[in-house]
Amino acid sequence: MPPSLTTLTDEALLALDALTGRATNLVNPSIRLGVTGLSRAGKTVFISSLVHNLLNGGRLPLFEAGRSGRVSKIRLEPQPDDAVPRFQYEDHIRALVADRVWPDSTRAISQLRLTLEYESASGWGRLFSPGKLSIDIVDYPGEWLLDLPLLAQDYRTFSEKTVALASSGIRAELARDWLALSATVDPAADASEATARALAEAFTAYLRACKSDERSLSTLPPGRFLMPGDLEGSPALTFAPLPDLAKGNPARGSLQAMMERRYEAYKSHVVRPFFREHFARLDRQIVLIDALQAINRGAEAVHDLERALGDVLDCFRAGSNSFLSSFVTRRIDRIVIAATKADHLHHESHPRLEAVTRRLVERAIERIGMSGAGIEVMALASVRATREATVKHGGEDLPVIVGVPMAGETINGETFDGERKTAIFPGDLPKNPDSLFEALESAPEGEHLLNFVRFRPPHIEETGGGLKLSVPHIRLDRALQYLIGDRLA
Ligand SMILES: Nc1nc2c(ncn2[C@@H]2O[C@H](COP(=O)(O)OP(=O)(O)OP(=O)(O)O)[C@@H](O)[C@H]2O)c(=O)[nH]1
Ligand SMILES: [Mg+2]
Repeated sequence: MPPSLTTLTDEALLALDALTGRATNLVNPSIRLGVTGLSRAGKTVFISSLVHNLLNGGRLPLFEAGRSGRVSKIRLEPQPDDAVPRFQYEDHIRALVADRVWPDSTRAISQLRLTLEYESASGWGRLFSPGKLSIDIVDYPGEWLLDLPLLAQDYRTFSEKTVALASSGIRAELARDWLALSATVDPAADASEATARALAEAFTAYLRACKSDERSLSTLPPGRFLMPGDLEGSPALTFAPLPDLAKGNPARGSLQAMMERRYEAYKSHVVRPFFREHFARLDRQIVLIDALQAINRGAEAVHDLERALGDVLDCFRAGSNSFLSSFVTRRIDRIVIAATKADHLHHESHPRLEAVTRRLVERAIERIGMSGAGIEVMALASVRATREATVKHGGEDLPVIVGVPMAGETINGETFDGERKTAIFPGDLPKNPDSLFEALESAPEGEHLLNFVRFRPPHIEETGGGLKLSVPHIRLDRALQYLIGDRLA
């Protein structure tokens, strides 16, 4: 008997999907661009600015097809997936350009299709090329990304890893209440909804504390605990890792059995569909990294960022037969790894920011067998909120950045109102990125390497006709050229 659809494996479903995808691709060529990044890395801002610059003739000199005038038309089109909400591009741009506020944290997945009509560069290409390329871009809450590594972990492994991490360094203190509560429960005791809930709540509080601005830690799975979407309160979210699990299978009806079942439900109902419907179908990836925030919080946050990125990049590992890798690595042939928010530093410091970023991901890239080929590392700003200047200080020229700090931001005890412009000497990154990974025992609490404040989105000038110019950026065009330039050749 042929297998019914419901018994088809994930792999088979993906293969089917790839086949139909390929067929429609002949008629209407498209690229699925994954904008990947942990929460607050800058995904939503990146997509908004990229689309705005493309639609409004922004300054994109390194985007070859655009510069040479081969792109004749760019427009938004209805997206291919009817069941996915549309990326609210117009709302995000209105907030950024008219109100000069940043978009909120993303709470659900969304999608946008951008279609370019172009003329191929070569005469040969013009003859055969359809001259049309659609780019499908997906946005989602960054927290969800950290769920991917869970697909390869059973409940026992998840519990061991999570508890070990929670007992180390700065986390031990943040996890104290949750771990103390965990120590009072017996995994072999009868399952109880009240206990499961109390543990899930204490565990979530621990994750939230790790994520807080003062800590800025990155390794925080499961992602829906912090960003539940429509799953809030469901059993699939009412579980927690348990310490010191006895060997062997849990007894039926025990707390451990209940936790295990819910963890598996979380994987199959939440993580797997997200992975299958979004991740496994990507052609190109840009991984955005907020390295500056972690650097400013110190070595522990930097290590944690490295770990989280490593866990995520491992999901692209080539060559192994795991469900995770088999379909992803076959298709993704180009990855841009970009440190975002580079407008917080003077451009003289950008090479160092790139060096730190390379250092953050180099081990993971080696592990997944992609070192050398197909990976581009850069520092960019999707939206440039600052300008550069120099000020004389003690006979020396100091490179500074000028911008409007957001209301409530403070520097040296001075609080800003969100209206006033100020010049800031941001400081510099060390020559050797390794030093950022070494705990500076002597650094006093609260002392930061960089002068780092959040700036308001920039004021965008109007041209004569009352038309707003496009959003200023740093190296958005370089990223764009690397990601899709070859498809417009
Ligand atoms: N100065 C500056 N700030 C930026 C830039 N990109 C992002 N930011 C800041 O980073 C914050 C987060 O950006 P988002 O695009 O919302 O991040 P995200 O990755 O979509 O985050 P989640 O939706 O929570 O996963 C913004 O609110 C801005 O404060 C940039 O290019 N320049
Ligand atoms: Mg977002």
